[in-house]
Amino acid sequence: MNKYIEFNEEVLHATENEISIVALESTIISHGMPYPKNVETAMRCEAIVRENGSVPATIAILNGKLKVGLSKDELNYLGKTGTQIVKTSRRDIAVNVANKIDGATTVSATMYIASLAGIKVFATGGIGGVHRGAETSFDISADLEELAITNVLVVCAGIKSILDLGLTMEYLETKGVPVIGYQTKKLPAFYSRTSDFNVNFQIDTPKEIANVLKTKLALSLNGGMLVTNPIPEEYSLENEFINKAIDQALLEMDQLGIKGKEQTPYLLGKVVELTDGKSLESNIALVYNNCQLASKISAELNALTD
Ligand code: PSU
Ligand code: MN
Repeated sequence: MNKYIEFNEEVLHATENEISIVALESTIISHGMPYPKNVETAMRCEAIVRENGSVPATIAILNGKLKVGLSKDELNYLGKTGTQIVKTSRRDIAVNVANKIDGATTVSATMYIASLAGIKVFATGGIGGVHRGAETSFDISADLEELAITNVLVVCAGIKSILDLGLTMEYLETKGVPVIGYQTKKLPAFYSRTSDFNVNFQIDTPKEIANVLKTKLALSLNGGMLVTNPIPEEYSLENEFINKAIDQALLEMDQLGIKGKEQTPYLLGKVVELTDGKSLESNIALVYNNCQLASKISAELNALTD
């Protein structure tokens, strides 16, 4: 197994010295945001993790290796190459590695690689979920299956309303994935702090979240945990404003016949365009907020004694 994984120096040092680590994904860089904002954001995410007590490990597949921790040049390469890089979920990992095809990892692939590397906490912006209209398209993100089986806690800003929030919550319940609200009872909806749905449990401190994760692992309750962290107030967008843009983007996507793994990147880009860049600003702010919380949870997890 080890021959497939390559740590950078910072992450290797952290693993050898039991310093807490936070995994970060790379599809958000290549497919989630435009260049050069994506690279700036990725670097700032890493800095925020460090400022809050943990070491960042951005994950990707490069030159046939599962890379855990990237150099600045590698981050820049991913950002600049953008959607030309293969968006890599669990199903793509073996083909990419065997054929040395570079891959930006989604939440599912990042969770899997993080778990191989022994990393338990992961920060991102939004996860994939059950798409609107899934009853006919069957479009349910591999992220949800990964949350069902892989022991990694994911901090996100809730469920984005390009997805069907209700169906996504049902799916997570079926798969036994706890959905925690950080200081909230309401499920955050990514660009906005609340939605009509409730989370399973509200927890108010990183330490208590770490304790639940530790307990879950001790009970051999395999699978992930989702921590939903509302976007900071000053960056939240009015539901009406953002939903109008999302509805328009969904309509244009249907008209263009965009399907499968191209849907999420298309919708993210279109919404940025329709909101004059406002959604991008919000997206960046909420990712930073999640990096901060994930770093604290990971540090608390490390500090817990039996
Ligand atoms: N949601 C975002 N930004 C993103 C993604 C989702 O707000 O960049 C990316 C993540 O990498 C996630 C993937 O794992 O999209 C989900 O893609 P799909 O819906 O095709 O499963
Ligand atoms: Mn899909």
